Amino acid sequence: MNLASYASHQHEFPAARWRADFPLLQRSVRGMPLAYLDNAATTQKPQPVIDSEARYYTEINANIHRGVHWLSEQATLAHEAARERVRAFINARETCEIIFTRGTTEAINLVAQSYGRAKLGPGDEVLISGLEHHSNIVPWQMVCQQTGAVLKVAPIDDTGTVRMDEFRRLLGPRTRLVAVSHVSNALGTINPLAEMIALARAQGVPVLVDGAQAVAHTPVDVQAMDCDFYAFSGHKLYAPTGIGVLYGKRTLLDAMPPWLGGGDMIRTVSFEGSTWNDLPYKFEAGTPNIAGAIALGAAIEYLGRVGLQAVAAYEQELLTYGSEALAAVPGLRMIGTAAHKAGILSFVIDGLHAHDIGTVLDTDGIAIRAGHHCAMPVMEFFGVAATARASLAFYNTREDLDRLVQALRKAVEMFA
Ligand code: C6P
Repeated sequence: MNLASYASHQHEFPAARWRADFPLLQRSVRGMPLAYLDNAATTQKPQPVIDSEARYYTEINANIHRGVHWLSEQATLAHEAARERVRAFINARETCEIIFTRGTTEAINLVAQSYGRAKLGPGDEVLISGLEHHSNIVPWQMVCQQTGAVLKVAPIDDTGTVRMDEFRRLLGPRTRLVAVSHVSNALGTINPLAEMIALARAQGVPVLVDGAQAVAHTPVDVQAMDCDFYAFSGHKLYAPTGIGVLYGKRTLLDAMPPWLGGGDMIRTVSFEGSTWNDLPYKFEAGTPNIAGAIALGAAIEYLGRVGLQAVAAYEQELLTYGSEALAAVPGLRMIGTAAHKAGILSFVIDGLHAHDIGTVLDTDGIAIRAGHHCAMPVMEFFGVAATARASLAFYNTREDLDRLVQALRKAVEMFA
């Protein structure tokens, strides 16, 4: 079934049934049933993920790749099985192209400090877009400072869409890397990755995609996308915090120097010098988040049962419903109205500070995020200090959005 026909059958998506798998969503907050609408910050965890992490510690906890004993063997097998699950999830060609990190932030820093530091020189350019999260700005600023390279930014327009005329113009002979997000966390904009990657590819420029806000909401196929690097965090994908992924094409990863040094990333060590382990271990120094990786595998398995195609269609339907309902709240202005958007509703209300909106909603058991969302340049572009942001997951329902809108109307009556 394609997305359009799913959308017309949205009532078939059993959100309430899936919601029952999430223990935290059953609790009340401030005496009210919880409406959790802060999924872009982090998602809640289903019971199979919680069980998976607990099972690791109760049954097979041991360090991996080191021990010869049974527990270590079991832990290593489970950890590497999770890596294979990640590979299949994003359709990478090889399992060794999956590097476990602490999250998106660490994955991008790895590329900046390994690939970037080795490849960039004075006058070279890194091209990003005007809607990036700080995690896809600051690592590039740091490596530019270290190498003399220059950061270029393709601006956005008033809807929060990247201006492709500017992107094309800025993709020049000195561009050495393009780094763009798949989905903006502050605006919900879905970037036109196919076009961006084709343009970069035509100039032989590699592309890193920040997939933090995409992987839990739409199927990702890194081979079809033909990106060179793809970064994401487990905790936004119904898995624990402290685990994430960097996908990289093998040819690039093979040629890159290690970033962090220590145990597991070496083949030999002497006081005269060291040699490096094979992929992916070359980039995984020290004892990793073993339980987190295994639980990430469980989250991917769980999401496979829910079905990401159906999730994408259902969340689009919720987004349309929520956007229309919010538009009718007096004095509300949506920030981010791109034609292609994911389930993020960022807004301001005349006369109300975003943080006050967040506090008022909290008293009704409604969790949203208020602030700059680690995207200060986006706030500056729209001339606001902060926005209130409701962000969706497949366990949200129309009722969650009705409660949000009702509480906002109440806040407007009280304060505006
Ligand atoms: N955005 C939000 O509330 P980490 O912290 O490493 O898991 O993810 C960083 C990150 C990178 N890119 C994008 C597009 C993101 O949205 C995030 C995290 C959260 O929007 C926390 S600031």
